[in-house]
Amino acid sequence: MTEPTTVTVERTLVLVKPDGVRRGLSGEILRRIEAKGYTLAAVELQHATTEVLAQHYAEHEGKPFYAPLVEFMLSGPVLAVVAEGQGVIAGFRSLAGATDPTAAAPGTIRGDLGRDWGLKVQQNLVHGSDSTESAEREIGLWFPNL
Ligand code: IDP
Repeated sequence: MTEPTTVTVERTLVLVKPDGVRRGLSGEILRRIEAKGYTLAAVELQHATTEVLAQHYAEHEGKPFYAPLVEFMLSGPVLAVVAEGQGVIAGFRSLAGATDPTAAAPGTIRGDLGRDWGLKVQQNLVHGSDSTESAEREIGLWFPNL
């Protein structure tokens, strides 16, 4: 008899950053998440605040790209998304591709659609949580009522 397989369903926080929303790529990015088999648990167009961004990007405070990053994230609305599924945290980061759109592999969101037009900050279309702990923390930040 085979042991029952434990399926751990994870949640991750995805942001379509202001460059993605501005360029009309929100639908394409959601399509890729759904096509991979993940479920959308929450989707909301939001205007980020400096308070939320300070917490969201706390690990980068003090780095040269921190201020331009916050300014960029305030430059227009973002689409905040909670995606659910087995392995979705690593899976979405794999869909997103490398941080630098030039280095990101073809087939990934950043590799196919990203451009290097931010001189001080990578305008790389999406954010995805990098661990279970970050995912729960970030979901609580962007969706306090979820
Ligand atoms: P990630 O978004 O791929 O997880 P992080 O290292 O967490 O990358 O950085 C957060 C964001 O800060 C990146 O998505 C990018 O927009 C920006 N960023 C990171 N490193 C650099 C850099 O060296 N130069 C400019 N912008 C950067």
